[in-house]
Amino acid sequence: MKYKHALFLNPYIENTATSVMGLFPPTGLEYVASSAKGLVDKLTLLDLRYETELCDSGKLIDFIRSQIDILCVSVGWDRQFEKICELLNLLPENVPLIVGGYKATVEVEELFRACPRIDIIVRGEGEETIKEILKGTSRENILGISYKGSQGIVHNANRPLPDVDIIGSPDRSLRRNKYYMRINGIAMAALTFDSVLSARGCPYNCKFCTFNLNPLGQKRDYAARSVESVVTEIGQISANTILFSDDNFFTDIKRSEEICDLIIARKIKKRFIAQARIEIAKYPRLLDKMVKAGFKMLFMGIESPHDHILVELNKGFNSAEIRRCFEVLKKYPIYYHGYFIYGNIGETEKEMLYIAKFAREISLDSITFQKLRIEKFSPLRKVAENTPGYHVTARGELYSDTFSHASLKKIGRQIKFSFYTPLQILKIVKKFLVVKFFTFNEIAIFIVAGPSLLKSVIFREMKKKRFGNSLKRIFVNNT
Ligand code: B12
Ligand code: SF4
Repeated sequence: MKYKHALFLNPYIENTATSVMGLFPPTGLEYVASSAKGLVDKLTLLDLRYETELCDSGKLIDFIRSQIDILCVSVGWDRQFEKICELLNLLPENVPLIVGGYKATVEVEELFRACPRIDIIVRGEGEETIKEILKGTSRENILGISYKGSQGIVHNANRPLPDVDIIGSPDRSLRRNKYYMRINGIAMAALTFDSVLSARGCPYNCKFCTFNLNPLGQKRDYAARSVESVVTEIGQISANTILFSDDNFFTDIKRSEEICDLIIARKIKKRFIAQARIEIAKYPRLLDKMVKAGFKMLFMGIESPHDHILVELNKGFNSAEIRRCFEVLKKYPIYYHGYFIYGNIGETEKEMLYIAKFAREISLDSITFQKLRIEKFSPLRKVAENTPGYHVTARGELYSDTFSHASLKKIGRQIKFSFYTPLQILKIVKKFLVVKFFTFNEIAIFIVAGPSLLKSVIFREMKKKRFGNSLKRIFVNNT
């Protein structure tokens, strides 16, 4: 074997003791690590979110220096980008550093610039590419990688994508930790999480979601695994809550029904969470089966209440359709979380603030909203550049002469506080009970953890100066 001990590293560190960001395993990294089995003597998978010692960079570097001879890191998100680059640049020079992931693929050149330590960036799906790297194939002959050559960065041709059914499921025995909920530092070890990727790709073309437009990226057309393989994988999972990581689990309605049927037939008792589009409301038989199979929560990309923005984003539905769909969806005992994008080109402040009201009108249980980001290959870049007064930063953040970053942030906070009123929080609690998301024992743990959770939320908001310094003094004096 060329390498003795490979480290597969998820470099994200979550500071908060209550974090949804820590609930799910790093799916892409696990797929790649699993496909590397048998090609190195030893393989270690580290998720820094759960490593109490090795999340210290000094200790991590010592560990790498003493034990590791090839390092494979996943850079999948925009968040913590600078911090991760800093860490990568500190890593021992003599250990080859391979990086892959969504963010690394979208910004190959930027990443090489920010992290001169990186030897190879694996673009797009990495299962096959990592095998060749570990076997020691020379760089010029490995499809789907970029590396620094003598004349600058070399981008080898894209790698043809393998059939989804030949990609093995992640080997969960590689994990050093379980994924569970933590509330204010208290481990809710009974609430365990996992994710299953039942299909790759998406047939829609929303303009802010641009992986398929990246000449170095290569997003697949929708490709689904067999129903049998998906349900067998679910049956082997010990966690009680499973997220389907597909872009949209319900792209093929017939297949989604078959998965529900098989879950019911095999008497698998789990809670399922999935990402969905609103069109699912048109299929009541599927919705009935989903409820029976244990689907408790759907993450739905709504994006905007305004038709001109939905058209601009090429979302494929309008606000009247959103309302019609939610008239149906709200009859089912399912928790609905909506994603919105604000700060779009041409959007007024009044329109942005309407998100909170709209979300309540259509009966969404909770929402998250993000400022529009214009990724490198987004067709929205041209629109922004051609619209007087709009600007895009090097990091893809959109702002305008009317709405600076600061004012957009302020509007974001207004949307948040106008949606998350105390009444809405109560409604959320009620909805969790209605959909029977938690068991009786889990609810009991929440009741015990409740006061400390509330305190941590208040502190977090105070930190953001939400309540001002005076309230902070009062609260601190009384505790
Ligand atoms: C499931 C999912 C989630 C889950 C998280 C699940 C998890 N396991 O952590 C949930 C619902 C919680 C979520 C939340 C969010 N998400 Co999300 N999510 C996804 C989604 C749909 C699938 C991710 C996935 O599992 N893919 C499948 C795996 C197999 O693919 P992969 O991770 O890319 O890995 C492959 C390659 O990249 C490569 N690879 C990866 N790592 C490595 C490492 C090495 C060494 C090598 C060689 C190769 C390699 O090989 C892997 C296997 O082929 C993606 C879209 C997509 N299709 O990727 C969006 C996506 C990643 N999410 C996105 C966003 C914006 C968010 C949110 C910020 C949304 C919000 N408004 O709150 C949050 C933030 C969460 C966070 N952690 O910061 C964006 C990311 C954009 C960006 N540049 O940051 C995406 C791309 C969607 C989009 N088009 O906008 N998300
Ligand atoms: S439906 Fe979702 S995953 Fe598909 S293109 Fe639109 S935003 Fe992207």
